[in-house]
Amino acid sequence: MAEELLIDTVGAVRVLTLNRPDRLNALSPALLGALNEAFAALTGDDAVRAVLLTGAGRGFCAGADLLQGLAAASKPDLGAMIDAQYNPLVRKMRGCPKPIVCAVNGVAAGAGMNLALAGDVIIAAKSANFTQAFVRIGLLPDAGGTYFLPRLVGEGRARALAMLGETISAEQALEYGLVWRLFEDEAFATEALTLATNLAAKPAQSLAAMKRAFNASAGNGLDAQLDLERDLQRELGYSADFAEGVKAFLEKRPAVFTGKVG
Ligand code: T3D
Repeated sequence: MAEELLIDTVGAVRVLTLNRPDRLNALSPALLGALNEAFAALTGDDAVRAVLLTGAGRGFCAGADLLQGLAAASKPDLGAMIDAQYNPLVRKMRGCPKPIVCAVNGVAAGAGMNLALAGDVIIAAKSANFTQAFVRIGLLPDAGGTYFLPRLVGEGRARALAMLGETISAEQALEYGLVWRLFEDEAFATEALTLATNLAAKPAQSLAAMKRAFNASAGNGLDAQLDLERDLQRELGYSADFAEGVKAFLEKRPAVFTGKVG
């Protein structure tokens, strides 16, 4: 049987490809398990400096696999599944110190859409589309949907997207601020890898600190956030990459960041 998650390393980029194309990369328990393992393995791997998450075939991810377990069981405990797989995955993505590019190559539905929103830089192919499909099967957005959506698109659009379950195009997703940039389908895979490679060359500790600050900002007031910025900036001020950045500026040359601590 083919691996449900393909794991490659291209330079300093870990490329994770959801690989169930005949099911539009719907999230089976095995695929969720593999994603959790893959993100857990990233934390201590200094050679990897960016992550690219994308899908094989014409879809990005159709959300929970409705053919395996979930739909078959009578009165399933969906909360248990969420506790075991979805929530740990979203937490790992948000807690991952490395930048995550979610490259939405095709349809992103239900938890598949919200998985994309858990990334740091979300891009889409022009033919991609997005739907909070949950309402069609009597559920509510999970995998962080009710957290990410209002913050990205505002309360009004978030509620409408969730309650109506309509499909929106990549152009609409861009207009709403769900995605950073769109690319032509033919060039999408190359552009996605170029973007991730670009992030991998940036100062790793700087990006990790940004992730911590942005994660905290949703729950912090201005005072707490200012204090956090100070603390994180203090740490960055001691980093080799900060010294290199300033030196390179003074020497009028591009900086070469190593991501090394100290
Ligand atoms: O505990 C828990 O797991 C709870 C967590 C829930 C989280 C959720 O994500 S709930 C939402 C689950 N997802 C959906 O409800 C979306 C279901 N899929 C669709 O609505 C449509 O497939 C799409 C809008 C995504 C795409 O439509 P279209 O017309 O482009 O493709 P299609 O023909 O519907 O699908 C192609 C194949 O993929 C098809 O198989 P077939 O007929 O060729 O053998 C279809 O059955 C399969 N597929 C699509 N989505 C899923 C799926 N198979 C399993 N699970 C799916 N979610």
